Amino acid sequence: MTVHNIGRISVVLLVVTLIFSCGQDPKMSGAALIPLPDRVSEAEGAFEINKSTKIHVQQGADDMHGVAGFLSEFIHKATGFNVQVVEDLPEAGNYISLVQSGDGEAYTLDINRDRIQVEAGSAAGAFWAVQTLRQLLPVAIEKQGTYEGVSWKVPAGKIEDDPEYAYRGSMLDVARHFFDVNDVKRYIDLMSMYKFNHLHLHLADDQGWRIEIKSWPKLTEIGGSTEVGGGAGGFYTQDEYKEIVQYARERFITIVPEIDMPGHTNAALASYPELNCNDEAPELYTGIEVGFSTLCTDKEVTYQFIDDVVRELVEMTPGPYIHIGGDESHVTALEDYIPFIEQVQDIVNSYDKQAIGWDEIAHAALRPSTTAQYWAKADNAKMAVEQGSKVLISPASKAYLDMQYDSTSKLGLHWAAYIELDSAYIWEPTELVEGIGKDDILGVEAPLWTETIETMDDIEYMVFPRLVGIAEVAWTSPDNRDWESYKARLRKHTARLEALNVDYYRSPLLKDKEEEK
Ligand code: TNX
Repeated sequence: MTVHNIGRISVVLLVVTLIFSCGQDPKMSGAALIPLPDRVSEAEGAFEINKSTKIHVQQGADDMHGVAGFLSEFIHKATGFNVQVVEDLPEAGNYISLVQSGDGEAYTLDINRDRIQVEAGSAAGAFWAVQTLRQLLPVAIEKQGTYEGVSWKVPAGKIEDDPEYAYRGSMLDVARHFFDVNDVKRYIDLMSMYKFNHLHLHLADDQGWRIEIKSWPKLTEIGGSTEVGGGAGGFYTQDEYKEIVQYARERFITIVPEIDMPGHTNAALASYPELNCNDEAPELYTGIEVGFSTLCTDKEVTYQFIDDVVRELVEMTPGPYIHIGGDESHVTALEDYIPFIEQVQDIVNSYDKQAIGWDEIAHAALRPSTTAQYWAKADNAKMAVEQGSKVLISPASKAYLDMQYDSTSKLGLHWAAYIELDSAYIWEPTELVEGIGKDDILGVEAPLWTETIETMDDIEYMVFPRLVGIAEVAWTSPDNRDWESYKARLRKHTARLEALNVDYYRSPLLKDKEEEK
């Protein structure tokens, strides 16, 4: 072989190698990011996580250490690599660095061949950056176990991101059917992937009281003993509730506990006769009617009861909000309802917490820090805003995760609408009620009521993938939102839901993807 030929072969080999390795690099444009970040710019190459990769955090930044620990564990679970967390920047590169700079939940994620640099205004922002990073990695990152032969590459480029709304939430009704701590933790894990930062727990309703209150033990002993359909119900001990709060906190999710009142209180009324105007405890209730119960609003003991409940809740709830319900109090006269809601807000405020209530509370005088949750009546939302309150946006016809997908859905209700994936995505919080704009809106929340939902699989079927779309409504600026773009990303993204064993609804709108397979 001549020297000339050897040269030629090497050139060919080099070109082949280059093509091969370039072809192997993932591209940012190929990643199906949800919720879509503000700005994404692509670059050549990729960063590859391997057994020597380190995570760097600045010294002393305690909550950043929490995020670093989360990321390290997350990578370990799928890859088997023991990714160390270090405080000195590794000189040789091959690190993921988390740095605090800027404001709030905003973050930038800058990726090149040598390193990944996360800059975030807070540990929460860094945590959201980690969620984005997750979606830039191969789908196998969502599986447990060591995957030989996967190259854990992250496409090079830069992402700059910032949420549209500060409050991005979901609600889980653990009163109609009870869900245990492990179910709630799985819900938290799944929510956090989409940058939700509030979990509202509907802890008491006609069918069940789900939180231990030490000063009123029969609430759980009696009121927690059943659920819709007559099952055994259940409740969280205070220790279990604290465990949920802590688990959520490590994922930058604030728990918002709700005690619905003065209506939706049959479980409490059945536990303590003195809370009833006639001093007689009703039977426990396991049906799904609403609007038949009320606390006795003109008894002193009622307010002592509420004060005790709120005090005990506040002691275990670091977040700023206590949700007081206030919906569908059909058997409470308006002249009783109004002073009741006013007094309950004062109780909440006396413990330095802010009240949230369903939109009906706007009939009462709202305290300055109170938020009204818009679910049904635009007029109520307007009344709240006219009083200077903020609104939390949860329109039943768009954001209620218990609404059926279509008339063939076996689970769910349809009193507000059938909500297919497009309907859950194509809406804009600032366009729902005339006169209510961005500045009036605290954020967006998607509630799951559980009259017809009994198991974690049922939850997953109703929630996914609609919650994924609502994440984008809450996080991504309206200028960047587009159904066709979202649908294409969602189709790819379902592979991740599958890797996580999420029992999601296989909508006909996702079908093209199935056909491509
Ligand atoms: C209305 S939404 C309710 C709930 C039900 C739900 C069922 C709201 C504030 N009240 O009590 O569970 O409809 O979709």
